[in-house]
Amino acid sequence: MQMKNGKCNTQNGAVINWVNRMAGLCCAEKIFWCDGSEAEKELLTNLAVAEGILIKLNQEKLPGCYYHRSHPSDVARVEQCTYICTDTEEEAGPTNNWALPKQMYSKLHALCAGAMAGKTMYVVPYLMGPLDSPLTKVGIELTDSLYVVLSMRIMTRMGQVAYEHLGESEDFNHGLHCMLDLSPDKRFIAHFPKDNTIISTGSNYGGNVLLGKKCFALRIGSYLGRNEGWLAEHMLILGVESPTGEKTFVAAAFPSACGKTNFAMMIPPPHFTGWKIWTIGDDIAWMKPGPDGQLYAINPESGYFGVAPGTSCQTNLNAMKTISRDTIYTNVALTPDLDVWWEGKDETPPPELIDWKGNPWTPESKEKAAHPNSRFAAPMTNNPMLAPEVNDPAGVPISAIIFGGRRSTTIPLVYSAFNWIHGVYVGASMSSETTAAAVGAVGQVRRDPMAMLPFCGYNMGDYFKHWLNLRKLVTIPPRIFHVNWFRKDDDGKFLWPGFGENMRVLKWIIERCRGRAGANETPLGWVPGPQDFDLEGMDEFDSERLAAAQRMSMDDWKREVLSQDELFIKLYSHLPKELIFQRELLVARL
Ligand code: GTP
Ligand code: SPV
Ligand code: MN
Repeated sequence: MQMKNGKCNTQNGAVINWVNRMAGLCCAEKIFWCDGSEAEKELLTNLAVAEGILIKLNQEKLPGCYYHRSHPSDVARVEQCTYICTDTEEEAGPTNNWALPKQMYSKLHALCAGAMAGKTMYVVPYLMGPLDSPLTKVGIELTDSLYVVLSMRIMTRMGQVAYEHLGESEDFNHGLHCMLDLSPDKRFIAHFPKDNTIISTGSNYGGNVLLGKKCFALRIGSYLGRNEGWLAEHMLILGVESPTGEKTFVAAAFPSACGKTNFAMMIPPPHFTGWKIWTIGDDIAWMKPGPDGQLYAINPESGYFGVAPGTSCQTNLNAMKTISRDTIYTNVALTPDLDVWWEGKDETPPPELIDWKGNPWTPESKEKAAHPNSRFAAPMTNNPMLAPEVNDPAGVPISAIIFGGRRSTTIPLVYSAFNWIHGVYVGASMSSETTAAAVGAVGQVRRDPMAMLPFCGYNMGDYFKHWLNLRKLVTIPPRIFHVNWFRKDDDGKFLWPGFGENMRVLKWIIERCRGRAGANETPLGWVPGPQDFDLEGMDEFDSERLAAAQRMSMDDWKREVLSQDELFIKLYSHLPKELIFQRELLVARL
């Protein structure tokens, strides 16, 4: 296959020097400077198919779609191998793994030395954020993985636009990714915030290697945001349009695999005629106070790297339409005619499949056909409900921030914080059951402040302080809410139907923001009374079920407040006093 080689497509001296230095370190045989063009996409896709990295799917059913299987030991983020490298351990804080930059550089440079001998180093320039936005930042990822190049092309604004935005500046994120032999003992995801640098080794899976996403947009981003006066958050952004055409923008932080993509692409139930949900982003928000005192948000990404299992025409029709073309699927199951399948796609599984490991599978098989963290990478432009504001350089003004976790007990369906400081406490004390998005046990309750536990690039106590401080610039603050779609009844069934029905909760939230909905005061915050909550058109869910979903048990809550202690004590030396007082106030109210 003919491959354009070595034609450098930027004049930026800092970029050229760094690329040459890294290519030298890795002993890359070739350097391929990506330009983001359609011709390049075709060339590299064909190469990936020829090399067995991608399988071409059934083009009649899934035009432009390809399939990738990752190494079976490399299927999710690895928090235990993720490092924040700062001069002192205190800067990284007790919730991050820490290493001295010098030591980590020497360890990883040794691992990367010669790692691309006989291979091609791809230079992937990309933008995080819309063209011409003051919030937008440039990253360059050097990688030996074609899967990464083709995925970054979907997930970011990749190619020549990044060099145009960068100009002569040296202000870009330096990302180096070496797959090595994918053995877990060589797996490191190391961040050097001061140098705006990331080195990732030993993996070829999503969040570990698509460096624009969790590494740059969240870990390095949160560090830059603290210094520059903005927030990098693990949040979806959506616009709610009412039947009168009024638009309200909302951001929501739910931990990994806890419903952001689904909420961001939600279709309101039939009874909500005239209501529309527009998607701005499904995973990451960069938010900055605007001159008018409102908080403005952009989605730095341009694609969705979403959880496949559970995605269906019933739960998320917009996602199903979005992933019907130009999508890279990872670790789902294959049908004999090269269509894709996963648990929850439809009621009855096909009689035979090839599972995510490449083995024959039948409905009698004990193991799952698709990996629970199997994913799709699809361009956002495929989304039928993509918000027209998505490319607005100014971002959208946020009226509500929603925090939410996956909790089968204790936490009610929805409540509203009393004010900003209380809302920051609600976010800081958030918790969730662990999911397959990260390697480790699933279903264990842990504190996951603002859904940022694995993604905060500095001391979490200082991060809370930053949230509190921003209130001075955000004179028209968003209202803060907490939701839980995942509470279960005594039979272990979800109390709340979720998905599109979440529109009912969202409606109360935006009507609260606009001062139009009623609420009752409780020790936790404001909650909707039955008269404030739209239950019309729900067959089985009545005000009794609503009361069960909203129930606050004092015993459960005493336990809950005690279990918050663990994190707060861990962070104590950097924990803002405001949060300690908020906790005291909650205890007093309980
Ligand atoms: P990341 O991409 O890992 O950050 O995840 P996410 O927060 O975008 O999660 P996503 O929307 O992909 O949902 C994860 C899983 O939760 C999927 O299997 C969904 O089907 C399921 N889910 C999403 N929303 C709901 C809901 O309202 N109720 C219930 N019961 N399940 C939901
Ligand atoms: C998450 O785990 O929160 C994700 C998927 O969004 S990954 O990009 O792998 O981090
Ligand atoms: Mn995520």
